[in-house]
Amino acid sequence: MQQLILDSNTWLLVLTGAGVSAESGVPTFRGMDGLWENHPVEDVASPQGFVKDPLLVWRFYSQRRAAAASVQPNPGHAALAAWERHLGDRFLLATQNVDGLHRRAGSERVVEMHGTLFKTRCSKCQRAPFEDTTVYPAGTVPGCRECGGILRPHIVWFGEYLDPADMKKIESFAYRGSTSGGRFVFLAAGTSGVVYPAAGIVDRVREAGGETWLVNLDPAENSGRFEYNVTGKSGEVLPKLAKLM
Ligand code: BV8
Ligand code: ZN
Repeated sequence: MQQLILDSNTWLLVLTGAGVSAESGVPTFRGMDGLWENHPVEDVASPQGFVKDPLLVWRFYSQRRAAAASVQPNPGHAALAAWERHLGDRFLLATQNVDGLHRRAGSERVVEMHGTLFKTRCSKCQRAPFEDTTVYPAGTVPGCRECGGILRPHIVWFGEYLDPADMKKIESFAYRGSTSGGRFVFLAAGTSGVVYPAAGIVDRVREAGGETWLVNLDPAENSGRFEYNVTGKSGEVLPKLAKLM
């Protein structure tokens, strides 16, 4: 297997997708053929779906909140936390995953681009999103104590904009890395490269002259846009891939 050298000259931006949580027992989107209980994920992970059937959407997210809380991070998550400890502020992890496993594995420099299962916010008033581990029983839609509106998961649904502050964190890191005079590397792991804007990061990095790596079980939609392709399970590949110098 090729070795990814991580030394004092390296800046590393990592993007993860559902594939890095697969070995922890969290089903991937493509693995579910994009369906949950025969509903296309886009129907239960969209603002339209929420307006149409908030009970169904809360059942979807409560179930995933309970499942994510019941599983453990895997060696792939642990490897990424070790790379962060080695590289410090020359490391940033952007994740599409909402399962919270990166933080539980010790990652701190994490941007949860699509939100997190463990935060809830009001769909009506501007009160700040709050930590929420409650698994709401099927048939309940939690209400906002302050305005009486209904609460929603703090998740970025299809057709919704990502938090501009998150995008700014990723863009400014990539800018600093690519203008540092050092070696700027982008590594994507466990993602099918279908969902934008995450799937477009590789193109921004190439435009900036960065090195691009993909670690994935199957060829991804955008595999051809990566210089280095390592096929395999992230829980097995990531712990062996990097040479920390
Ligand atoms: C946006 C939160 C601007 C939900 C998610 C038409 C109308 C509206 C929008 C669009 C449109 N057409 C295109 C768009 C843009 C849309 C998009 O890209 N759609 C896709 C489907 C074409 N994007 C958006 O809507 C984004 N917002 O664009 O705003 C805008 C605004 C209005 C109108 C237009 C544009 C918002 C995107 C965020 C959506 N929310 N998640 C939730 O999680 O419940 S995305 C969801 O899919 C997950 O977050 C997940 O991360 C993501 C992608 O899936 P992956 O993570 O890649 O997982 P997947 O299962 O696909 O693949 C797993 C891979 O791992 C596989 O390749 C497999 O081989 C591999 N694997 C499996 N096991 C392992 C492994 N690899 C290694 N090891 C293993 N063990
Ligand atoms: Zn409210």
